[in-house]
Amino acid sequence: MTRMEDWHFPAAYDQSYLPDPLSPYWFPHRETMDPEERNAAVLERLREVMEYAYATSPFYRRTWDAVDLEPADITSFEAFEQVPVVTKDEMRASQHDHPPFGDYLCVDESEIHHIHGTSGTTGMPTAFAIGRRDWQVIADNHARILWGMGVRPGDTVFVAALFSLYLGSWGALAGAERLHCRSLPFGAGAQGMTARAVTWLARTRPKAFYATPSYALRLAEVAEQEKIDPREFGLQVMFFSGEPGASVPTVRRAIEDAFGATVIDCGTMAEMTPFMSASATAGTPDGMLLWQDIVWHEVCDPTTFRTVPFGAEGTPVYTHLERTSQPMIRLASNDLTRWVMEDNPCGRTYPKLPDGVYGRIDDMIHIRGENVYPTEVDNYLRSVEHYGGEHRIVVRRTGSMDEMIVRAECTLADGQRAEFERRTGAGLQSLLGVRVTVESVDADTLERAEHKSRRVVDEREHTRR
Ligand code: 8LH
Repeated sequence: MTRMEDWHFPAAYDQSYLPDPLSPYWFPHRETMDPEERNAAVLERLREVMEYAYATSPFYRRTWDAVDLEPADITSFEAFEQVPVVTKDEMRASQHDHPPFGDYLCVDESEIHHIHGTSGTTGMPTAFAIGRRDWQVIADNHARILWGMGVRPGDTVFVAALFSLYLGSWGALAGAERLHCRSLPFGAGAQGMTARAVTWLARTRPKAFYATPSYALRLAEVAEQEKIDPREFGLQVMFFSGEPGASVPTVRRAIEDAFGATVIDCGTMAEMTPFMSASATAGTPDGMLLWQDIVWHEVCDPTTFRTVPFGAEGTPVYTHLERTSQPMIRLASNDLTRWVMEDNPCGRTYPKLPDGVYGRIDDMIHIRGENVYPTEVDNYLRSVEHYGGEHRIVVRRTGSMDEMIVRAECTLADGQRAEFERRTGAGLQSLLGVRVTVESVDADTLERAEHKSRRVVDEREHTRR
């Protein structure tokens, strides 16, 4: 086996390295090598990461001792699939008992360089502690993936996401800085900021842009209100994470049409930073490639947590290969996706999620025996003429029946909407297999997301969190 570029644990990258400017790859060998050879190296690495975690974390030692498992047992991927998954509840419990970072921190507290966290709107927030060396490695990983998207030193990268506890914006920024880009950490979320983003985008004409997909659509609306065509920003690469959208066909098309840029989907979970380890590339812009030498991505049956074959649907389970602070070993995502292994036009030999991540298992609506993904409703509405760009899905119980109401913005005048409602309801019913009542509301009246969208209002108390 030729030596994989800079492949060791703990990881440390040459901070002065930049690839050959003509190469589409940051690490040509690691990215295009025989996947079987890569898997063999990853298996050894998994054992190494587990040995490290076993030695430095009471959390992992406790969990694995309870099932009689030792890192040395991991001699095959079948053995690795039996490692118990880590759940968010377990992390919360560990942080409750060992505040503030839990007993899976694995580095000395003096090593911590950044602290981030969940917003904590639905319970105790989780704290993410990232070590100084890990932050550099994350920056290297993200720079490498940005390179794969076609971003180059000297390009301006506009980051239009919350700079707060949210790791998305900071992770994108760290990668752009390491890539020697001109970083524009614009942020998002403050009063009047979207209109100011329009001005700054028109003035600075960045090459690359990062946000959530919902926010890009909002920005396009605000630009139009300001009488500026978003194509005038001259953006070439728009990369997104945080929620489904960039792989939802009509959402993706709406962003591409509005801005005239290539849309790239990426993102796993904040805990999994370098979260861009699932990402499309300039040469394979659809879906997301799983950069298996940065994070080991499995797609698993959501009850047994064994991997499903390529072609099948399952839930992503993630393992860090390069983190030493709070390394995640088989973190259960609770998301849904499908994976395939095929030849990628960009030449990278990674598996792919052709439809991205469609949503969270706990966001799926169970109604009258059918499972409805909120993204299916979004995808459909964006193909309907006179749709105003925003909606809510309300599920309620009347008597013994569950009913689904889609409150959709409509650009038609009040008196002309009956046909829109009837046609849209019929279309949704034939797509989803459940009866849907569409109620139209005026365009631009439902609140837009500045971060991640929350469009489902489930009024039944028995099935939801
Ligand atoms: C996604 C996607 C995507 C995330 N397609 N669903 O942005 C990446 C990191 C920083 C992030 O958002 O982390 P956070 O806040 O922990 O949320 C993770 C969840 O967000 C993840 O489990 C998914 O449900 C969703 N998500 N990126 C679809 N590209």
